[in-house]
Amino acid sequence: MKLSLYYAPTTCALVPYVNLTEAGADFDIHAINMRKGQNNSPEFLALNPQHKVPVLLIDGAPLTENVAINTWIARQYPDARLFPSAPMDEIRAISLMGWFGSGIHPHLARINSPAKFCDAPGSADSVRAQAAKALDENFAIADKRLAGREFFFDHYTAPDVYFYWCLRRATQFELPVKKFGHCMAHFERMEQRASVKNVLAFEKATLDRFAA
Ligand SMILES: N[C@@H](CCC(=O)N[C@@H](CS)C(=O)NCC(=O)O)C(=O)O
Repeated sequence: MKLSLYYAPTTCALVPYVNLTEAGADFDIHAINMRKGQNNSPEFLALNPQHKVPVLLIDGAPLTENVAINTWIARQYPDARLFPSAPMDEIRAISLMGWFGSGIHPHLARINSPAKFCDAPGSADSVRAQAAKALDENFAIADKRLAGREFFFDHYTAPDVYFYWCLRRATQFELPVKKFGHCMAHFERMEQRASVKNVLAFEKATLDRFAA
């Protein structure tokens, strides 16, 4: 089986990159330069007309959306235990990814590009403030979920890196997340994983290549 991941630095394509690595999958990477609009090229739009990464090509067939891609990876590589073993916990892991994808990620997008959500002059600060408030509420909920635990389940599973990516973006946007001690401990634990160190090194090399 041939796997190709369409990825862009700093984006949520980090999530399947890490899970494919955790699974020991053989895959290649197509790094997209979003600043140059490569996600709007005819070649990329043929794979994903929604002009978004990640896209996972499985034997040439594109699969989009983090929830689906990471569910596919977890089911394709069961030995990697990227889902918890109890069937209902597997559903809960998918539920967590749905929360991160639809309940947290869109607020991060508002912080990053407020004008895409409201283009009224002078509205950017208000869009960002509303998004920051929603993020605060969501991170507080996650903080309670992570109290006294290393990961969302009893070992590392696919949603852990999705949450890591959300918190990483919040940190990069300088949101006040340090107060969420359990989230921050999870974040630091994630950064100790070889798969995460590997993607961060790849991200840096890609950003350097794009800047050259
Ligand atoms: N719901 C999608 C969201 C993907 C997404 O928003 N990707 C962003 C990067 S984090 C993107 O490619 N944005 C480019 C654009 O919208 O043009 C998923 O979970 O995969």
